[in-house]
Amino acid sequence: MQLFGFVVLCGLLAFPVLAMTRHYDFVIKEASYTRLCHTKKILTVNGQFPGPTIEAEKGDTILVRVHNLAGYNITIHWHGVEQPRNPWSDGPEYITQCPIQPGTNFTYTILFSEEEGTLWWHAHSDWNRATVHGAIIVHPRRGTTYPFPKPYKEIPIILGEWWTANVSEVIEDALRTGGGPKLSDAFTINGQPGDLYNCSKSGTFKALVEYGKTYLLRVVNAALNEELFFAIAGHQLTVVGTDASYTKPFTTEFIMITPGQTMDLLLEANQQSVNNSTNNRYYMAASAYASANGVASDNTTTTAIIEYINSSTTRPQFPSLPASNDTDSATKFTAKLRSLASKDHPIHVPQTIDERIIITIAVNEILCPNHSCQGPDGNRLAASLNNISFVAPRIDVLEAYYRDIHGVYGTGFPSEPPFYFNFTGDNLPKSLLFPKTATEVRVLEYNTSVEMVLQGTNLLAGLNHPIHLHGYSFYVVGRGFGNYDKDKDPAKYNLVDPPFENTVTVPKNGWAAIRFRATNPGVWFMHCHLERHLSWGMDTVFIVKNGVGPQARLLPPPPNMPPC
Ligand SMILES: *[C@@H]1O[C@H](CO)[C@@H](O)[C@H](O)[C@H]1NC(C)=O
Ligand SMILES: *[C@@H]1O[C@H](CO)[C@@H](O)[C@H](O)[C@H]1NC(C)=O
Ligand SMILES: *[C@@H]1O[C@H](CO)[C@@H](O)[C@H](O)[C@H]1NC(C)=O
Ligand SMILES: *[C@@H]1O[C@H](CO)[C@@H](O)[C@H](O)[C@H]1NC(C)=O
Ligand SMILES: *[C@@H]1O[C@H](CO)[C@@H](O)[C@H](O)[C@H]1NC(C)=O
Ligand SMILES: *[C@@H]1O[C@H](CO)[C@@H](O)[C@H](O)[C@H]1NC(C)=O
Ligand SMILES: *[C@@H]1O[C@H](CO)[C@@H](O)[C@H](O)[C@H]1NC(C)=O
Ligand SMILES: *[C@@H]1O[C@H](CO)[C@@H](O)[C@H](O)[C@H]1NC(C)=O
Ligand SMILES: *[C@@H]1O[C@H](CO)[C@@H](O)[C@H](O)[C@H]1NC(C)=O
Ligand SMILES: *[C@@H]1O[C@H](CO)[C@@H](O)[C@H](O)[C@H]1NC(C)=O
Ligand SMILES: *[C@@H]1O[C@H](CO)[C@@H](O)[C@H](O)[C@H]1NC(C)=O
Ligand SMILES: *[C@@H]1O[C@H](CO)[C@@H](O)[C@H](O)[C@H]1NC(C)=O
Ligand SMILES: [Cu+2]
Repeated sequence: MQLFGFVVLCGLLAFPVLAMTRHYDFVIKEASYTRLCHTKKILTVNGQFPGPTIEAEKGDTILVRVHNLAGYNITIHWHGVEQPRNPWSDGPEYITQCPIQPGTNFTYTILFSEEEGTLWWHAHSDWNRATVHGAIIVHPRRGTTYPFPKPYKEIPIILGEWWTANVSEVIEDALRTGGGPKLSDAFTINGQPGDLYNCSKSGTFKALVEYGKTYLLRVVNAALNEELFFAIAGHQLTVVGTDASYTKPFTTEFIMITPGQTMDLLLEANQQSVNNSTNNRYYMAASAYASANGVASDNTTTTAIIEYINSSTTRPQFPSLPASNDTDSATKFTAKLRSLASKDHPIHVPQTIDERIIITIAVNEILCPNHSCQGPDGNRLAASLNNISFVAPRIDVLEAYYRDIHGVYGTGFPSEPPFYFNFTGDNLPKSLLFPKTATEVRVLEYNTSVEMVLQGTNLLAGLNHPIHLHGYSFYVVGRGFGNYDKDKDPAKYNLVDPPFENTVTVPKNGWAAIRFRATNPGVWFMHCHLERHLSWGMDTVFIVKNGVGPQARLLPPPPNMPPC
């Protein structure tokens, strides 16, 4: 990692805490990697897959110069970093910036504020994020510590998804034919598929642990299209954080983690039997939680190894993972997440609401001439929010907003579904399947207290959708199956210690209610973090207007924004 950090002395002597500014150089380039007996060129940062880890302390500023030496347009998103007043460095292409074109560079300014724990960065253009991603670790500010005993060591665990084919072609083919994208060939742990795949045994990721010590696993789901179950044989996991926010600790045999989410897990290395060497190696494994009925998914399992130091190398034990259709296990796990909500880590759940927004989430079809496409009914697969399939504009929404350029987007994203029906019903009429296509955003006044209900539908397929909002974390105050009931469901909300997340898992044929206060002015993308759904239009944009006073206004754009 090329890291040249320097300290900016910005406090008075009375303040022992110093904010750091660190610099990283990201060179985007192609590199050859061999996985599953097959060598191919992939897009990387600095030739590394996964890419370099960014380390910060709470409240730091990090500058990342991205120099694009590859043949692809690229942008980078700092997933879960709120970037107060600074959407200019948020990254999604044609939403907050034009892409960094081949041969050019752009320096992102990452402003950390309240985040503490694990986040990640990834490309936000095309499907390049399959290989262009890495962890972000936000340590407690100097002089403070974790709300649990300091772990002996920290181990980033990045879950990924690998195609033998060129991922750009996988999505281009899908969009051209209208059919579903080719399934991935493997999942990966820290870039490696693991022992269960051909030609992968020698590269399997291995973590050496010492008996009696506690490790902090920083788990990121960087897979494109699959939610994952993850477990370690012979060991319980203690969940202590998600999306860079601490949770009330609870122990579990497995986790379910969606693309976009992170989880911090304590692993106590308490299973070594020095007298029985067959007991000293344990697999960690991940496989899909494929929530949709009858929709094919990658059904393979990735593994890595936890090995006690000085043990012999015998065959590891295998953990038990829930079955890929086990919605019950996935739901029960997710329901256990609660904010720590302690004196040192207080929470601020909006108790009164200024603006209620209800958004339906749907997988759709778009008619094809003569039914000549490869999606269902000879049509084209699509996806929508409130029946609008989002179309990316030619120049970015932020630029158009800031410079008042008309004709780039409309402000008509509706606050509720245009049509009420049994959203989660079976055998819904085909006439509902076809969304509008448009570039519509939703404008919010500064400091609005927002409640958003995300309602899954069973239109083409009911499945879990991990919905990610840029620029904000939010409280997940409620969740349920079936249709949201505005009269009965709010009574069951958790307004005391709801989890604080940036990616919410909306249950299959169910709903989730989130709350946040719109205090971050800017242009913020919201989309499903299943990449195929993002590509099909399951996206919208929130524009949060400036408030009164300089602290409530957008920062000015940096001088070197990439042009379209
Ligand atoms: C992957 O596919 C894209 C789109 O067809 C192409 O531009 C690129 O060169 C391919 N990359 C490799 C390494 O073949
Ligand atoms: C980075 O881009 C700027 C233009 O935005 C250019 O002046 C500069 O030379 C580039 N730096 C490098 C190292 O290519
Ligand atoms: C491994 O290779 C063999 C022989 O080519 C093939 O039959 C098998 O399906 C492959 N296994 C996996 C997991 O890809
Ligand atoms: C291993 O075996 C020795 C001798 O039988 C015994 O003294 C020791 O307590 C055992 N250790 C463990 C961890 O079981
Ligand atoms: C050693 O551990 C293995 C796996 O747990 C177990 O099957 C076996 O019975 C143990 N052997 C002894 C001698 O305790
Ligand atoms: C996994 O999926 C492949 C097709 O993608 C199928 O051929 C295979 O039978 C499936 N395996 C299991 C165990 O379901
Ligand atoms: C591992 O073995 C080496 C050499 O025998 C010894 O020095 C070291 O202390 C052992 N480490 C642990 C954690 O047992
Ligand atoms: C999951 O799939 C298995 C067969 O693969 C089936 O027996 C079981 O009923 C399914 N469970 C659910 C909840 O659909
Ligand atoms: C659709 O089919 C009709 C009749 O076969 C044909 O005349 C027409 O050109 C086709 N249209 C398209 C867009 O392929
Ligand atoms: C909606 O559809 C579900 C599933 O078919 C059904 O159980 C439920 O009764 C329906 N609700 C209404 C209000 O019709
Ligand atoms: C979506 O809008 C289209 C076009 O107005 C309409 O035909 C369709 O029924 C609508 N679907 C839903 C679910 O509202
Ligand atoms: C790269 O971005 C530029 C600027 O938006 C655009 O004109 C060009 O078509 C893009 N290239 C590709 C291959 O998408
Ligand atoms: Cu989705």
